[in-house]
Amino acid sequence: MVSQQALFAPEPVALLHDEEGGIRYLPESIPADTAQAWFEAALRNVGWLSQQRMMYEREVAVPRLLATFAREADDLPAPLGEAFEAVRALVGAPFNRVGLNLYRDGSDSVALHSDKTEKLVPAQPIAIVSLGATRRMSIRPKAGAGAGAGAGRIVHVELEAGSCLVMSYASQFTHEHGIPKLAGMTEPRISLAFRCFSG
Ligand SMILES: O=C(O)CCC(=O)C(=O)O
Repeated sequence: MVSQQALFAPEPVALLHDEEGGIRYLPESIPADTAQAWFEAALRNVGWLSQQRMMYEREVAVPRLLATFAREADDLPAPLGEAFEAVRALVGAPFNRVGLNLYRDGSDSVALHSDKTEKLVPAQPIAIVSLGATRRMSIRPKAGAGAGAGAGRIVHVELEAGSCLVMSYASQFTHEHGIPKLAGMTEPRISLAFRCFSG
């Protein structure tokens, strides 16, 4: 018998097509109570770092807090062990690294960028799980990038708690993604960005 939940499970949304699965938004991939428990545990257990970067010859703080862990790390804090297994099973990729972002409020952000591919395993996707407050992601074609369905358009997607955004390795060469600042947002959001590192 099909459960009520399965009947009403929201459908994945294809935001971009390419030969490696493009960019897909999978709403409600993690049950709401689990997503909330992961959010609280990550907020509490992760050693969040504030990083500096150079901008116009001045050191400025990166506008969000960061952390990164290898799957095999001895000091993997909860809920990352459970999250690795769940997202590996959900997406079917051998993720071995997770980068965490904590957006404390709407003045935290990440500028449009594509992920550095030098250390990634080619053809393996990147999966971003959202926890806490909903924030908008913008996805923009790179100048001069080849055609594909959706080429030329900026796409915005509201990343809700429990969702998983899956981006192909190939899309890092054609598109940029970012989380713009959001006036009036006072609630925090955490993203878990799972990647497959080589070596
Ligand atoms: O927080 C997000 O959803 C995006 C994170 C991101 O772009 C990154 O970690 O490279």
